Parts: sequence; structure tokens; C-alpha cells
Amino acid sequence: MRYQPEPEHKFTFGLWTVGNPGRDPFGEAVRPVLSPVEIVHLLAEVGAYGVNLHDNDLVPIDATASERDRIVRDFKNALKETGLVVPMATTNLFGDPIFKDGAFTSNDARVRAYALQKTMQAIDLGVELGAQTYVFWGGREGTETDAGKNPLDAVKRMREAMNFLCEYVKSQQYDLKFALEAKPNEPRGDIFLATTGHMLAFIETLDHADMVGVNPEMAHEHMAGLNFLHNIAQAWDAGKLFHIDLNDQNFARYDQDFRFGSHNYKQAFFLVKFLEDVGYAGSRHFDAHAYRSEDVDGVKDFARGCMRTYLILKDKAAKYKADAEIQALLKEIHAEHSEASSLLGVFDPQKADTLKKHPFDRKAISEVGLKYEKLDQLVFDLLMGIR
Ligand code: DIG
Ligand code: MN
Ligand code: MN
Repeated sequence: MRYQPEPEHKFTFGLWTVGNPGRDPFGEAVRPVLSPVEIVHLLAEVGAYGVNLHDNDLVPIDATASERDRIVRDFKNALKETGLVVPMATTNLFGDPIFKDGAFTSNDARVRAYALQKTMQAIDLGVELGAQTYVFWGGREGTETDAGKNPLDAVKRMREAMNFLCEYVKSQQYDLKFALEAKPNEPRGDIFLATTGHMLAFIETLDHADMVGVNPEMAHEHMAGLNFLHNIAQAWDAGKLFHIDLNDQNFARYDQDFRFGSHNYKQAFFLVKFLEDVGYAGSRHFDAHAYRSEDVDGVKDFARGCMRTYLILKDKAAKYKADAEIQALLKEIHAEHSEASSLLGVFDPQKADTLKKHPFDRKAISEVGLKYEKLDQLVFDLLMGIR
């Protein structure tokens, strides 16, 4: 059957996604809590390639050493039985009350130190399970009032923590890269390093910037009212797209973490097209969860839907490339104006001198119709199955 997920598609889900019991700020859980082993088997059943985790998705924060070892052993056995892998791991630095005012950016040095300790232990766990990407989402690194924390201290403390942990990974000789995930707000009123753009700038201030990239999430950039594709392209251009969190979102909403492609078909299409065009080889990680209306079968529908939608859009992207009318229009839109393009590119004094004298017929150039309406309608027809 078409659109069936295969390992080569690298579709992954976090334990916390299909394991989400449907609790929200205004209501209790609606689904049973699944064990990590049950989640691994559910993901295998729907055809996923891998499973990701926060430390405490697998090992409860107060587990004893022997409980930890048993839980990890059982989890590894489930991975072995199903063939699922663990490409990414991360730390829960936002759930426990100790992190109520942040982890790495907390005003309390005890909290910052504990966050480092917890993260080093979680990194050890992730590496033990085979993870090669380590995500940092600073869900509590923010404020409700700027009276309590100097944002300059916050950035410095975040940098100190990242530098410390990069050194830790190097000292352990782990084959691990860091991926920073931005979000503008929720659960904090405002979260520091709010978008992927902020993260890209922040990475360049680190001691080991080469080890650190980004993990952009579609819903989070949409919460900031931004164009996810543009931000992904800039991350890719910088060689920093180390991971990606796919989901969906209606604009001007809380973090809805909807099934991928379930709301913004067009943005999802252009994103998938980009990832396939550039040959992105990383995980297609669905950081999303089923509607609260669903039972466990509905959760499976959700997971299958994420992967099916990606594959349908991948197919549409191939059709876009093969569509003669679309490609002819693109060729026209990107027509070469050699007399002008020879004046662009790397500076040299001769070129600058020629360019300064070059006559431009501004009126004639400005009157050219760009045919984006026609092209965009062709994309709509393609997505709606008319072409
Ligand atoms: C939320 O979008 C965050 C957490 O779920 C997790 O830390 C990260 C990993 O994908 N995304
Ligand atoms: Mn999210
Ligand atoms: Mn995420």
C-alpha cells in the first residue's frame, strides 16, 4: 500500500507524544498512562523508525539505582524486540517544581547546579540508548515579570551551562551533538531565546559552536507568527539543522502540537519539499500528540496520520518537480538576466565601476508581472489532487 512508513523515512516520536494521556490545564487525563515498553510496541505497530525520550519519560525522577537499571533493561529489550532505535534524547528540566523559575537560568545557583547534574545523568542515559542528538528545550527558562531576573544574566547562565555540558560530552568522548529548541512562551510568560533565529545567534557565542545546532519546532515558530520554512532554510544554510520537531498549529493559539499537516497543508507541503530537495538526512520527529478526544486507537490514528501525511506531501513534492507547467513557469520566473547577473557576486573595483554606470530601465523592470498567482494556484491544484 502507498504511503506506508519505512525505516528509511526515519519517522520518530517521543515517549511523551503517543504516551500523552490527554491532560491539559483545564482537564484530567482521558487515556490510560502507557508504559515506555507499551509505547515502543505501539510505535512499532504503526511503523515508526525510532523513539525519543526525556530522562523522566523513562526513569522516574525518584527511581532508585536498581529501579533505573531494571527500567532501562526492559526498555532495551523492547527496542531489541521491535528494532526501534533511539536517535535523540533530552532532559526534563521543566516538570519538577524545583525548576519553577528555570533550570540553567534560575537565580538560585543550587537549581542551576542541580540542572547540570540532572542533564549529565540524562546525557549518559541517552548515549547508553544510542542517541546521537541531544535536545535542549528551555521550557522554564523565562519570566512572567522582568523584575525578578536580568535577561543578561539569563543569556550568560545559558551559555555557561552549554559550555560546561559541551566540555562534559567531550571529556566523555561521546559522539553527541546538541540541538537547541526555541519556543516564544508557554509555560513561561516569555521564554528566553524565543525563536530559532535567537538560537542561531546564541550558538555563535559558545565555546564549542561546532557541537551545537538547532531543533526547530513548527508549532513554536508559528506561535511567534513566523514562517517556519524560512527559519528552517536559514538553519540549513548555517549547517545547524541538527534535528526537527514536526507538528502543526493554528495561528495565535497556545502550543497545540497537532498532528503534522493537520492544519496548515500548504506550509507543511513547502517544508517537506524543502527537506526532500536539500536531502535532509535527520529524523522526521513528530513532537505532537493526539486530540484529547481520542482513545488509544485514536492515538495510533494520530501517529499513522503524521507519517502518512509526510509521505503524501513527499509524493506531491515529486509531482511538483515533474509537473511540466509548474516547471515551465518556474523557469520563466527565474529567467536569467545575464547583463545584470554578471554585475553581481564577489566585489571587484572594475565590476563596481561598471555597475555604477549601468543604465536600468526601472519602469520596464517594475512592469513585469511575476505570475505568482498562476503558480500558487497550480500548487493549490496539486495539493487538492486536481493535477
Ligand atoms: C516541547 O516542544 C519540547 C519537549 O517536548 C522536548 O524537550 C523537546 C524535544 O522534542 N520538545
Ligand atoms: Mn510544542
Ligand atoms: Mn518540541
